[in-house]
Amino acid sequence: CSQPKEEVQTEAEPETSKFNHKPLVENIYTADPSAHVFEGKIYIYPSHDIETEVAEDDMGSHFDMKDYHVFSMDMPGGTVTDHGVALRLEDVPWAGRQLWAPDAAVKDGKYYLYFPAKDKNDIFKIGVAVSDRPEGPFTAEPDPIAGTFSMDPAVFQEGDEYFLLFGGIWGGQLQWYEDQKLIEGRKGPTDGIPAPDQKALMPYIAKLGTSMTELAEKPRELLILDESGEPIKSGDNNRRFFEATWMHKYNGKYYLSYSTGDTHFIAYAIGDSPYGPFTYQGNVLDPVEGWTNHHSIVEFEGRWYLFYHDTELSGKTPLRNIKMAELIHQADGKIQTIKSMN
Ligand code: FUB
Repeated sequence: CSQPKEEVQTEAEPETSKFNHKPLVENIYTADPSAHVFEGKIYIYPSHDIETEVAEDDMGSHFDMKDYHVFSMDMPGGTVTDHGVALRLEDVPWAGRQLWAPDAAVKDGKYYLYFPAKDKNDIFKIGVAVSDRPEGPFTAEPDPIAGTFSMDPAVFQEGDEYFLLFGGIWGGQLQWYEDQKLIEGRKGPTDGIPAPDQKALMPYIAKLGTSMTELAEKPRELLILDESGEPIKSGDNNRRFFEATWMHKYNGKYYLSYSTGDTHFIAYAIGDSPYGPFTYQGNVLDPVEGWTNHHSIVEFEGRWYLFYHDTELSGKTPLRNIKMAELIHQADGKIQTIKSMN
């Protein structure tokens, strides 16, 4: 007599060839993808790149974006849905220009879109807009979040605590601040950048208040150290922070990843607390086509994914397209560096 067959459950492998390193969106240009799992789906909050007459410069004036679209997909490789315009520049009372890289968070059924824009004095601030749905439309608060400065907000959630990370040099204006105060007269991309042998400028973090629309504390610097425990130096362009912070937690450790800007890496550092300090480890992503490199890292059904952008569709730095790829944490906790496919 035949034995009943023993059922073997194998974990479904995502078909990475369906999505790895392919443009996710082709109807508009998109960049700086912040991905989250909300309501069981992957939601992506990118910048919306547009054609512009504004000339390229080291302040990023050519990134002249005017609205945000939100995208979702049921699973990696699934259909990507464009949910249309989620927030417009003209509907943000305090903003003057340049809607740069956003991020989002959910708390108690309300969705919060954090976004940088230059105010009417051309100074970057971080704003927040609220919706009942992950895809928006979002309604902007009348003023930027008090105590914020510079750009590239990213939200890290741990239980019922939410942290806002932010900052970026050159076009991100972080070099114009000392002790979190804007210094009069600083104008260009390098005014205020420390000398090469001095400590580099670092990103900031602050816990969000229960309202999610205010900071609960004064922002603190996120210190990134080298292998000797010394702060990374300003002239260490391959490793120093430039912009695009992201935080994720893996195996009890906090991973701070960021763009090195003019050397075009997504680097990462590991720490034991969201406040750091963090020790530099290596690169998550090698340089991509186009000047900027900006990413997010998210877990979906037990696997980890990197969202990033390049310029495969246009060949032009200000007209980018978002992509994703599987991300592997090795047994020693290091991230396997992802090579750009273009
Ligand atoms: O998209 C505009 C800016 O370019 C972002 O805020 C930076 O991170 C860089 O990707």
